[in-house]
Amino acid sequence: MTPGIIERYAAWLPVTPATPLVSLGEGSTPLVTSRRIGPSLGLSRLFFKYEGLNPSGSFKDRGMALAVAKAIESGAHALICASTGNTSASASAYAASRGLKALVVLPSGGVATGKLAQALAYGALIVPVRGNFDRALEVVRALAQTPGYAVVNSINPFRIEGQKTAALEVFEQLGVAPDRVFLPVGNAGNITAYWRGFSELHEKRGASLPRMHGAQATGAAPIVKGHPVKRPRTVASAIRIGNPASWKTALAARDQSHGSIEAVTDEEILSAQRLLAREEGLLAEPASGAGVALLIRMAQTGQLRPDERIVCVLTGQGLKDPHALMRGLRLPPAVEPTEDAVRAAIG
Ligand code: AN7
Repeated sequence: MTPGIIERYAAWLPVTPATPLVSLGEGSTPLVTSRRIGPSLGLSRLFFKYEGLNPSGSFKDRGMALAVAKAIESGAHALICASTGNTSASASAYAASRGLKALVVLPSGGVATGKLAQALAYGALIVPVRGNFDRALEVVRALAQTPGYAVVNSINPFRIEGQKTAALEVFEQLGVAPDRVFLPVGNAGNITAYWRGFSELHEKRGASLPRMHGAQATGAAPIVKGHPVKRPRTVASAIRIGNPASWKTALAARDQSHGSIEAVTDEEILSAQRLLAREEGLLAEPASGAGVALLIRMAQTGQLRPDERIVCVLTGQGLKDPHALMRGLRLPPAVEPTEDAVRAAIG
């Protein structure tokens, strides 16, 4: 059986003999060498950490495995979360695997189709609210004290602990720490977790520290602007968040690593998403395109050295949001099933 992150990284995690080895086989995701985007930008060591290949299709599964294990250890019988989609899909999957209830509070109309379908299929109880993610998270915080409930948003410290294993894995795969890491920033748990992972590698293994570069969407860029955004807007629904829970630790990651958190436009996001698919064969969701968009901009403005080891985290699977994927694409009309008709269609 493929060991999950709790088994593989027990020595790095707050686990006890009583912690169940909750796993759907998360982690062990590929680090793919860029064959076209990197070289076209003059970068010889660009890699994509393809986190969309986790069991529920996003990076959330790492932290969820540990959060659910600790929830079970503490006697909880229900998981609750607010989500722009991926956290709810992940929580629902792990709840199903352990016979727990999953309650997911979602921004109505704000979650990509594939993620909704996942939560429904895994058997979660879905409560759409007429408000954005930030309001949904406020509601979940208010419900947090209900006996038997475990909140599995990244305000749960075990989510961050489990998530930091992505940094440990990148270190194993590269043999060294990268020089820079690019990733999208929504609620800011992931950038917090990568920075913790690399910082622990620095302390315990003498690894060097990467610069952390976070990308927010222009219409949902509270950290870049320095104040919460009341009505966050972006095509990348996963990161449509106006008041990130891990704001302070994201700033610490940025500043301690001498990195940056910057805004990219929806056009840059979709263009990067398409480029990943067409030039690399990697399908990622729009939010994941944000990190790549920032990388492209920094390369084009001469801010990166050609031989730097750069890791771009592709946080979610592209199939989750078929609507975004199909933007600007067109399925050709059907033709007769004959050689002539197909030749004519090929042109
Ligand atoms: C694909 O599912 O917040 O900065 O509720 O799904 O750690 O929040 C998802 C976030 C990036 C941002 N990429 O990560 C949720 C949720 C994808 C995501 C992010 C999310 P954080």
